[in-house]
Amino acid sequence: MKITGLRLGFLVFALSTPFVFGPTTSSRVSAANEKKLPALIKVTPQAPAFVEVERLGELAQRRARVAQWIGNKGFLVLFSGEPRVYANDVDYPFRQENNLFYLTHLKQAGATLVLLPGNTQFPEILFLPRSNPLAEVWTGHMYSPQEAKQISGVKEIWASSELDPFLRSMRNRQPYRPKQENVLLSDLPASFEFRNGHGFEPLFAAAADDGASVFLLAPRGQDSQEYRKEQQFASDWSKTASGYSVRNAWRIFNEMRLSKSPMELRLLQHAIDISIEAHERSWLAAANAKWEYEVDAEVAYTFKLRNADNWGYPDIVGCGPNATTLHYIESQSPVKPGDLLLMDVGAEYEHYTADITRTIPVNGRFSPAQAEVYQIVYDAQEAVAKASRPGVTLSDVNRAGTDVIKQGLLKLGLITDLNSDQHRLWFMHGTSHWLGMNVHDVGGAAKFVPGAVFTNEPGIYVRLDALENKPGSWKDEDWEKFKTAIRPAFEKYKGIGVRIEDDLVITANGVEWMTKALPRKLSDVEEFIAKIRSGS
Ligand SMILES: [Mn+2]
Repeated sequence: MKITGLRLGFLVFALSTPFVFGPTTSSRVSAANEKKLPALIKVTPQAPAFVEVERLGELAQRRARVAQWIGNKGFLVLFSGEPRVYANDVDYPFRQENNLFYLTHLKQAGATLVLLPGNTQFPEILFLPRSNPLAEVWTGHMYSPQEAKQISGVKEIWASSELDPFLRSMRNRQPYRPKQENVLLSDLPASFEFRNGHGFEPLFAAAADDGASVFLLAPRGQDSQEYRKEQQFASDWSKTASGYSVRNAWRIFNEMRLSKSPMELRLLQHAIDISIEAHERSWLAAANAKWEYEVDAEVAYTFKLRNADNWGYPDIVGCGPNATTLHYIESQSPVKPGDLLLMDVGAEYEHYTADITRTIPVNGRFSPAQAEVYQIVYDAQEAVAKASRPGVTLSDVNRAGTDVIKQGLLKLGLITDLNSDQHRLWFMHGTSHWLGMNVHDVGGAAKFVPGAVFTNEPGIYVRLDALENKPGSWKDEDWEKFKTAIRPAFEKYKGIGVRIEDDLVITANGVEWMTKALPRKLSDVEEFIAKIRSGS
C-alpha cells in the first residue's frame, strides 16, 4: 500500500501552547520497549517545543524579508516538492521543498505559495489541494485550510485548482480572485469584490512598462532533477508573458538560510543529538557484530526510535579498507577486530540534518599505525576550529586543516613534498561544507557569520589500490619516483581510512561544537568504548 511521508501530529493548537513538530507526548524519550543501555550512552533529549506566537512570528518575518527583496513590482511562486517514484505505484517518502518549508512549515505535496508584496489585499496566497476524506483513507491526512493556516500563518488560502487561472490572469494583467467556493479561507469579507482599487496596480503598471518580475527557484544551467517544474515554468513563462522577466529566487534564500535562527539551531541540535545517540549505540553494537549492516541496523533503529524523519544522506558504515571509500553505502562486508570502523551518519529532523563521522577501532583499541593517522586528522580538526570565526571563508579553514594534514603525511612518509598536491592522493575532499536543510547546504563562497553552521571533516584514506592508478596530472617519471619513495610508508598504513567530522556553528568571536557531546579525542574514544562495553 502506498503511504505518504506526512506526519499526522498537527492538530489544534492554541497560540499559547508550545508547538512540537509531530506527536506532542514525550514519546521520543526512552520508549517503553527499548532495551536497557549503559548509562554513559546519551539518550536523545525530548524534542524541542516552540511557543506558537514566536514560531509563527518567525515564519511571518521570513516571508516579510523575502517580500522586501521582491518588491512591489514582482511576485514569487514557490512550488511544493514533487512526489518521486520508487517503483511502479510506490513513491519515496515525500519530502517538502526546503524553501517552501522554510517559509511555511507545510509538508504537503501540491501546495504552492505565492508572495505578491505589491498587493495590499492579499500579499500572501497559499494554494492548497482540497482535503478529501474519502481519498484520505488511501493517501493519509491532508491539511484542512484551518490546519494549513495554523501551521503556516498564511491567511488567504485558495484551492490549488485556482493556481493556473491566477497565473493566467497575472500574465494578462487582469485582477484575479476565485469565486467564493474556491476561496478556502480568508480574512476578507465573504462579500469581497474588486471595486476601484484591486491591489494589483503596482505589478501591472510595472508589467506595462516591461519592468515586472516573476521570482522562481529555477537554477540556471542544465536540467535540474530537483527543480524541473520551476525550470519548465520559467521557460514557458518567458515564452508567453510579456512585461515580466523571470528572476532567480535562489540568492534570496541562500543569503537568508546561511545564518540559522535560534529556532533552526534547536531543530538542528535535535537532529545532532539523535545522531550522537546512534553513534554511541553502534559503538556498542560493533563489539559483537559480524557484518557492517548489523552496525548500520543500530543506526537505523535509533533514528526511527527517536522519531527522526529520515537520514539526511545514506549511512556510511565501512570497516577496514572500506573506510577508504568516501561514499561506501553497501555495508555488506565483515566487521573484523583489529580494523577501524568508519561511520558517517546523520539523522534528519524537521528538514535539518546532522552530518557526523567517527572512526573507531572495532576491538576498542587503536593500533599504533591507526593511532598515528587518527591523531593527524584530529589535529587538522583542531586547526579548522581555531581558524573559524566571523569573516573567514570555508576555503580559509580548509587551508588551515589541509596544512596540518600535509605536515602529518610528510611525517608519516606518505608524501615527499609539502609544496605540491601529493596530499590529494590521501585526502581528496575539502574539510568543510555548509550544513542545514541540506547536508551540503546553501551558502556558496559566503563569509562566516554568527549562526552559520558548517562541518569540520578532514580525513586520510590510504586506499589499497592508491598506487596502481596514476592521477592524470602526474608525469610518469615523477609518479615512479614518488611511489618508490613512499612505498615503505604505504605498506605500513595501507587499508587505513580515518575521517572525523563534527558540526560547528559560528558565534560572535569563534565557534561552538554542536557535536561536542560525542567522544572524539583518541583516548576519550577508547575509554568510552571500554566503559560502555563493560556495561557502565
Ligand atoms: Mn560532511
